[in-house]
Amino acid sequence: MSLLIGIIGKPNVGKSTFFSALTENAVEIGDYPFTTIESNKGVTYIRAKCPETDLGKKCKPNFGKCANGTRLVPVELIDVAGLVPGAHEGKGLGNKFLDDLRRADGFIQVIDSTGSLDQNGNSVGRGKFDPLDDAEFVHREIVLWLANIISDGLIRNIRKLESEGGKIENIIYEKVSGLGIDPKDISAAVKSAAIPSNLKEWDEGVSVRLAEEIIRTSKPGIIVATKGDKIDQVEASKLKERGAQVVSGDFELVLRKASKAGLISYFPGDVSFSVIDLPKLNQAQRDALKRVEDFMSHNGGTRTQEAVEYLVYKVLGMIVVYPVEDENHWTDKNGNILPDAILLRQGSTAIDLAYKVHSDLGDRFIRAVNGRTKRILGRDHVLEDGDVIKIVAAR
Ligand SMILES: Nc1nc2c(ncn2[C@@H]2O[C@H](COP(=O)(O)OP(=O)(O)OP(=O)(O)O)[C@@H](O)[C@H]2O)c(=O)[nH]1
Ligand SMILES: [Mg+2]
Repeated sequence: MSLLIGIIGKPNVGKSTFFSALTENAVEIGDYPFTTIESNKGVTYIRAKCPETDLGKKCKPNFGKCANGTRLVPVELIDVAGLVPGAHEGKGLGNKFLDDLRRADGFIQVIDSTGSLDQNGNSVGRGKFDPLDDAEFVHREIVLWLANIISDGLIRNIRKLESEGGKIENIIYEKVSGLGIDPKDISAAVKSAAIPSNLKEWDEGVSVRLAEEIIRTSKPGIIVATKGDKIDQVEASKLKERGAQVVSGDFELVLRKASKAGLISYFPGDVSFSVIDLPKLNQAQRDALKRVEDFMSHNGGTRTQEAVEYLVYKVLGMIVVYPVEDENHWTDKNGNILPDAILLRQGSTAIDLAYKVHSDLGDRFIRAVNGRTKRILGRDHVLEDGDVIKIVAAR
């Protein structure tokens, strides 16, 4: 299972445009709230330095691509319907659709840089809203969604638990199973959320505190201010100072389409692009690309690609590791060079990698070998970003 990132935010802010640019999936985009009803799922690729450059031979990825030593590692994205205040009570489309995000490892919360939309996503005129205002209520709706999952049937369970003398962690863990949360994180959240010692005193507030804690530690997120092409540099600097990533999903979409059509040469994340065949472009296309170019030059690219990479590498703290079957040639058993690139949490060990590749490989783990140094690694050896690792397993 690869990493899954949920794209959330109020209606009409530009979630689907951002999603479509990154996944190159054609989805419905519209200048009105609730364009998206059913979730969109797709795959995007984040950049990593490929060990092929150390090997001096071209790799052959099973998934994704590699260009000039830059490996593209797949990450799943899911784009859901817009959230409005009170969604947990059924406002707007409610929050049932958030269940599609149960397995998400992190969130990208999209906000509208221009501050033109009210909380329901209706256009009310430029600058009428502080763009970061939605960040608070959207976060709160996510917390309340999780709090509901925790509270559901909890009191009954607590009575049962008390009579059996069990542990609260276990009940919570059961409730949130399928949310991809590490049991260690649940124990930590239970400790820091100040759970009453007398469980009969459990109320909604306790579930909310616990949900806050779980989201903070297990499903962290970033704020992406899109439509960055519509604001000036002073406004952009202010949003950046307040912690948002300023991007233009729309311009990234233009670049991806133009690149696919063979009109420009552009590698996602580049700070610029080049036109392949100028005479082939009509005036409208030239004007559009000129606007994109101007924006990119002062924003350092559209920064759409970087936003995802920032979440994955900096906030979720992931590293990329390359499992191989032949530690000398860095191939699988069919001779494919560096076939897989796997995202792991920082601090992951050789045994974690084995289980990630295949649960069977984890169960039969004997030792690992570092493909660079040929050193033998035990199960608890902590892996590093860019490691090439062979797992030796019992037959
Ligand atoms: N200029 C500009 N317009 C954008 C950008 N991103 C989205 N838009 C426009 O904003 C409107 C809403 O975009 P969507 O991507 O459908 O927004 P959404 O958040 O998915 O909306 P819902 O599904 O209704 O919640 C559309 O008219 C888009 O063309 C951007 O980066 N720049
Ligand atoms: Mg949408």
